[in-house]
Amino acid sequence: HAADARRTDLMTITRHVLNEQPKHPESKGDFTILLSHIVLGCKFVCSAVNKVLLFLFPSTIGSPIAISTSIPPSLFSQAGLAKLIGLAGETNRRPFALLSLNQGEEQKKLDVLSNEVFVKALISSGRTCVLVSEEDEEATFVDPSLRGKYCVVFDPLDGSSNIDCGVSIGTIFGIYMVKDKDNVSLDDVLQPGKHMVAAGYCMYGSSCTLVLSTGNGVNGFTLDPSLGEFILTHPDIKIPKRGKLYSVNEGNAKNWDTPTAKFVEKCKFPKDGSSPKSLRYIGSMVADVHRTLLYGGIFLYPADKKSPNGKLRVLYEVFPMSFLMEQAGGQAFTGEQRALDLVPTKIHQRSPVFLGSYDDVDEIIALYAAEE
Ligand code: AHM
Ligand code: MG
Repeated sequence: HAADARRTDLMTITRHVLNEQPKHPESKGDFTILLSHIVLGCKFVCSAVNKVLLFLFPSTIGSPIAISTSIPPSLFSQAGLAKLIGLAGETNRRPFALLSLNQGEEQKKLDVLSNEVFVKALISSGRTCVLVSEEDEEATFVDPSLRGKYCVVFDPLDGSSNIDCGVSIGTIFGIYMVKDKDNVSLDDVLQPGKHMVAAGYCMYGSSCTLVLSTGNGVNGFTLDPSLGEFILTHPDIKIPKRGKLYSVNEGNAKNWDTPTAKFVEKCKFPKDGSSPKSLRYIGSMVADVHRTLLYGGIFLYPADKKSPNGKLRVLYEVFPMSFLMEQAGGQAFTGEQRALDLVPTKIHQRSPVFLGSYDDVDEIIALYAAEE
C-alpha cells in the first residue's frame, strides 16, 4: 500500500531535492546544501516557538551553542508563552529571570533570535553571497571567503503580532542565483520574482510544515519531531481553480480603492446566484496563504489611502508567496501587473498583493482593468 510505503520509505526533503537534481544538470549539490541550512533554521525556530527554553552561555558568544531544556507544562500556564520565549536578551541569561521581565523587555525577542540563527546558518552554508532579511535594514554581503552563488531573501519570523498568543507564525524565503560571484551587488536581489530559482515558507502551527518550490511545482513537508526530519506529506500541491474563502483585513475597508471594495462586496453579496464566500483571516501571512493554497480562495493585502503600497514586502513576502501560487496553478497580481513581473528598486519595498485561486484572482484583475 502507498501508505505503508510512505511509513517505511521516507521521502525526506533532502532526498526529494536530490531526486530533482537531474532536472538541473548544472547543479553540483549546492542547492541541497543551502536548503539543509534553511531547514536547520526552520527546525530551530520551530523548537523555539514550541516553548523550548534556549539560552546562550556567555563564554560561547561568537560560536554560540544553544542549549535547550524542556519546561514542565505546568509552568507554561503560569507564565504564558510570551514570558518564556524571549530568552535571547543579552542581559537575561538565566532562564527564570525571564518570568519577571516586564512587557516592553520581552517584545519581539523571538524575531531577533530567529534572524540571527538564519543569518548564521546561511553564511556558514558557504553557498550564499547576499542576504536580505526583514529584520535587518541593510543587506548582508557575505565575506568573499565564504561566498557561494545564491542570494537569499527572507522574513525569519513573520506574523509577529501572533507570537504572544500562540497562533501560527512562519518563515518565508526566496532564492535567487547571483549573476557574477566576483561582482556582487544589490542588483542581484533587486530582480523580479520570476527570476527566483526557489521559494518557500515554513509554518509553525499545529504541526511544522515546510512548503517548497524549486520551479517544478509545489511540495509540502511535515516535520516529524521524533526523526527531526521534514517528510514529504503534500506532494504536488495544486490550488483549486476557484475557492470559497476570502482572506483580508476588513478593518481597512474605509480606505480601500474601488476595485478592492467591489471585489469584497462581491464575495459577500454575489449577484450571479453563487454562494457568498466565507471570510478567514488570521493576520499571519504564512498561515493565511497556507490555507489559501490547500483549500483554495484568495488572500489580499490591498493598497489603501493610508498605505498606497499596502503592507507586505515585495522581496520576502509578496514574491515567494506569488512564486508558490503560480507553481501551484494559481495567480498573483499587484493591482497593476503580474506580481512576479514587478522589478523592485528597494530591498524593503512594499506592494499590494492579491493571490490565490486562478479564477478568483482573475476577477480582481478584471475589476482593475475596468477602472482604467
Ligand atoms: P509583520 O512582518 O510585522 O509580522 O507583518 C506582516 C504580517 C503578515 O504576516 C500579515 O499578512 C499581515 O502582517 C497582517 O497585517 P494586518 O495586521 O494589518 O492585517
Ligand atoms: Mg513580515
